[in-house]
Amino acid sequence: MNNNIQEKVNSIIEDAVAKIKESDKLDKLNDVKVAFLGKKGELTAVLKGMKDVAPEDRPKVGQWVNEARETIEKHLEETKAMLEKAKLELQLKEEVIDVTLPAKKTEAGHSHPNTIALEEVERIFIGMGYEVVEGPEIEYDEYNFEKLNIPANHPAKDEQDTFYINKDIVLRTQTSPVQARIMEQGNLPIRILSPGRVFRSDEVDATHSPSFHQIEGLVIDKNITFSDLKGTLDVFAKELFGEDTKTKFRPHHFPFTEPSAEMDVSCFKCGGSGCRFCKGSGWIEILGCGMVHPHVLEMCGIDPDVYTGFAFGVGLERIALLKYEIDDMRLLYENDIRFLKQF
Ligand code: 2U9
Repeated sequence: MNNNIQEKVNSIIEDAVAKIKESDKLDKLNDVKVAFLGKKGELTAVLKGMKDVAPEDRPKVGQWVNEARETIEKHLEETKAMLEKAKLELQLKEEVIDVTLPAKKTEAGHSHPNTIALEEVERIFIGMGYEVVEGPEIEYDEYNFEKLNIPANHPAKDEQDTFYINKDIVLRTQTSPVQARIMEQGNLPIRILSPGRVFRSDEVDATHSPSFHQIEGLVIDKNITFSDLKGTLDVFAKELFGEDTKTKFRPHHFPFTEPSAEMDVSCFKCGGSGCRFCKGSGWIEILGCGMVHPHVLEMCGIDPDVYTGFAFGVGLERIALLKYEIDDMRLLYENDIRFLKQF
């Protein structure tokens, strides 16, 4: 019986050593370790059979099993060290770095035409003492519409035009709510420029996108008149399109301004004589503007008998398309570096 066990243990050793020699990878070697020394391994099985061995023989059997374990462990360790060394040598050979090769070029990106146009507009207004203020793109209906004199049932609030999150919250359709919030803070006078992304439920085409950018301006002080508005926007147009640029104001309607107007600039391509760029008229429509409606002032906590102000709004994409003579708005959103590098 004991001879049988000794033979069994010797054959386990032989078997294990042969399998260790065959292992050419570390994970294969680990499989061998588990198969012979693991909880369900062959050597452990011998120990589990100890209950059938006569009590006086058990120490002997235990000693054989321990010696066998030591022998197998020794072979495992030697082979493991050898395989690890071989693996490291291979890695060092394969991952050699040729320090004489030229460095990889980092491809610097390029400012987007929107960014270039925005920075130019900001530079002009900062030069006139304006502060740039930003605000949330997700707004309360109250700030986006109500406080701007756009009450319930106004066509601008139609779900066709506005992305509603719920009945009280919208994706802002204009950056005007930023200015309504500043007015509410009550630190007068105010001279701010608020650029940012706005959203309208429009189909994509050469001149429309559901997400575009606006730059709005607001001035509130005592004795601000329509002349201040005209003078400011005339300076802006001359700085942006050249000192020979002329401006004209056509009456218009906006709920948040009264009176309201649209401003055209003389065509900077033909100087106003009429060309393909200005569709023969000599004028190009640039922005909307007006004197802040007294009711808007009141709703934002400002006394319209003491203070007046003007506001204007311009589409950033419109400026970028005009200034850089781009004929399709969709090009601005494709982020093709070959397109962007032209500006
Ligand atoms: C407050 C009061 C008044 C902002 C204004 C416009 C005129 C305007 C359009 C230009 C092209 C939007 O991007 S566009 O489609 N905007 O014509 N915006 S006056 O008036 C304000 C703003 C804030 C508190």
